[in-house]
Amino acid sequence: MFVGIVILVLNVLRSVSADTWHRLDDALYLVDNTSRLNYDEAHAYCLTRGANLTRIDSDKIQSFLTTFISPPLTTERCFWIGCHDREVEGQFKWLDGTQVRYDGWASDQPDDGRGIQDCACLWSSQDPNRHGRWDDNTCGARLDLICQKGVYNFTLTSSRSNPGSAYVSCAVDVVQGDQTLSPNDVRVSVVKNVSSTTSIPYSSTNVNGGLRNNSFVIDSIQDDDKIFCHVGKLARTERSFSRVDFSPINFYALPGLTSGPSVEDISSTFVTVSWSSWIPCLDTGEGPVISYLVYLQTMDGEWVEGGGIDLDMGEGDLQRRMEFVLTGLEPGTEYNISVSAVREGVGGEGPKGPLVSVMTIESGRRFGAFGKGNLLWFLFGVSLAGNILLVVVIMITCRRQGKQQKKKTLPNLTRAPSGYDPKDHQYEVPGPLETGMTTSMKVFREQKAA
Ligand SMILES: [Ca+2]
Ligand SMILES: [Ca+2]
Repeated sequence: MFVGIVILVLNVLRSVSADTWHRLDDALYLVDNTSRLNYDEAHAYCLTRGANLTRIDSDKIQSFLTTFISPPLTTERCFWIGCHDREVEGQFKWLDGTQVRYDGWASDQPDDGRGIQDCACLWSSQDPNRHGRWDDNTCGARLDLICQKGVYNFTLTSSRSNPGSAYVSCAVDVVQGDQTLSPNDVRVSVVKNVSSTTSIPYSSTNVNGGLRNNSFVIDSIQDDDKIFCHVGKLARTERSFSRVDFSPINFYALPGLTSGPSVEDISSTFVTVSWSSWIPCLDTGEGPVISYLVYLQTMDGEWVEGGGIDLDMGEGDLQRRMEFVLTGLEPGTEYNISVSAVREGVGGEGPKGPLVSVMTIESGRRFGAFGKGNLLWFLFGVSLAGNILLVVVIMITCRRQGKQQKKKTLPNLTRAPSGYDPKDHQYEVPGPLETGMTTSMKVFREQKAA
């Protein structure tokens, strides 16, 4: 009998030697009966090994784990697993927050014994009703534990993108024991909501540095969609150890113009509009803006793209005025016109900016063919020519009046006294200068006259 017990003990100890991981399907398990930890310590113990206290989702896993704690010792042992009802009494959850659906409980459990049992463990017991079944226990009890982690190490990358699409890639060690991953083994799926999960075909694949690396383009992605990578057929989404979730995609904010276009010119069939280019800080969203699209809408119609401008320069192009001519319009028709800014990348068009309303000129009107803008230029030209003519007339008139004034005043020049010496300060104070004369001219004339 004593020998038998020793053999049993050796069996158990051999089967749960430290840091020996056992594989079942897409997961690895570590059964530890030497550490003797409370629930939180056991949880931390698994986390430091890149794992978690185990989920048990199926009879297959429960049976598999039971083989490592069999045959039972005469003294019962219970192994912490990853479910508890610490948040809401009676509602057991796995440590990743998902609901416990599989029922692995012993027949009289969970019983919340003495009102303080919130943490679950798996029995190794000589009681066949308990062996390989769960019990809720006191979380502070020092027990054995079972860790679990996924087989695959995932390396995820994702890039910023415009809203609506995502570009991600997922890499996994191409060799896993005796398994070599094919391109179709590394997959990305999107959870649209709890009940709808879609697997995305890879857009490119390669093996580099021992990793199978697949890239994916995901269309129609929304802010609250969850993207994850897994190996093989679509994993059950609650099996968090067998997949890895991408961080939420950091979408660019699309550029928006805060002011609308202004009308520069109107005819019966075209309208010229201009607007201030998209400017970071002043306008909304993120650049670089690579083009603008101009839209027009009749009063009872839909918005139609009227054309656009592609830029050579990006967001550094500050304070520039954009101009666009919308052609082929109906005469005498009212239109709304709006402009949107487009940033680089697929789906980069921002919302339409504020609109401006215009009415094209009715054909047959006096300046219909001439164009209101051209008429304005014509009037401006006429006005400019008139002003120039007026200036010329004024100059000629002034010059004539100046000549008559000179003729009239020349005989009245003051004659200097005889024996005039320019150095003699007793000479007569000179009169005021005439128009167009300098002091030296006046002195010369006075000397000549003397
Ligand atoms: Ca409880
Ligand atoms: Ca219990």
